[in-house]
Amino acid sequence: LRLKVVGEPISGGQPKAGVDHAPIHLVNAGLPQQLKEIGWEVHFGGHHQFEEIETTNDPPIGKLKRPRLVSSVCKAVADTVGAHAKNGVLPVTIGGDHSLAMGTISGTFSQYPDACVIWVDAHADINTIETTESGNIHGMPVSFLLGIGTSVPEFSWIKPVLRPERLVYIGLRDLDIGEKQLLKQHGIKAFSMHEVDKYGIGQVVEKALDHVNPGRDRPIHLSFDVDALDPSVAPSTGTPVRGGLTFREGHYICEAIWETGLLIGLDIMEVNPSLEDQKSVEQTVAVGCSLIRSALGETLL
Ligand code: DIR
Ligand code: MN
Ligand code: MN
Ligand code: MN
Repeated sequence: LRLKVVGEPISGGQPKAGVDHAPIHLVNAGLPQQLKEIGWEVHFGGHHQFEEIETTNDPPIGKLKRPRLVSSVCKAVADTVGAHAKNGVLPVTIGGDHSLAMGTISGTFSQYPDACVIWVDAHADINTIETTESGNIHGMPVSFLLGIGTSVPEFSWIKPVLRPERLVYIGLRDLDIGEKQLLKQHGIKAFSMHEVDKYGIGQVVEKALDHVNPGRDRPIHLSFDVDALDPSVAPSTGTPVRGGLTFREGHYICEAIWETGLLIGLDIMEVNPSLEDQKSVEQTVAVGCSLIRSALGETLL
């Protein structure tokens, strides 16, 4: 049982400063030690350092903001995560904003091409260069991984590794019009908060796995945006949306995926320790740590 905690201090995929400080906060809160206590051999190689690309050298491409910075960081992340996967080490990536998933999923799929993705989020993060309203790339990583929308040369290193039927969402409740169309057009399965209310989280996870992983034999990459949780549970995040997952629903998803024995990649994204008061920050950082522990085998009994 070996894992590598990868701290990715990047905020260029969205406009609010501070999300780049999350990895330091989770590590300082004791995450590596907590994972050792549940039996893991933990390697923490420090926080990833990136080449800075000045804003003046990185003008928008179409609406896309900070495209060269985000692309170069994600490419480095893909190499790092891919190397860990290749060495049989489970990559646990702490963001940073969710644009990073272009890197983490490219990395794990380089080693596990038949894997599936469970994307837990209030948002679908599937905007293309055509549909994005904000131009924030953290709202777009899924489209790059699927290879939909007009391709952007700066991101041409991203292979369309993800097939629509190998992706499932849980927790959605804030989609742009264009995103709703894309989900329909590509037949992508999603369990919004409506389905969580209707079926309960146990059934939702079961149905989600039945969709992407009917034989329970495909590797699973779990990409968890903490804004999937209700803002009362995870207040310190850049784009909170009311009506989200409870503390237990969020942890249940992680526990149930661990129980499959198929987890090969884990992302915890969008904790922003610069938002809200000190108590909210501590609460959100602690939730980030406990979601990771639940996804890595911590049990209640
Ligand atoms: C919105 C918000 N759909 C966008 N996305 C967010 O900017 O594309 N993703 N907040 O996490
Ligand atoms: Mn800080
Ligand atoms: Mn989100
Ligand atoms: Mn997200």
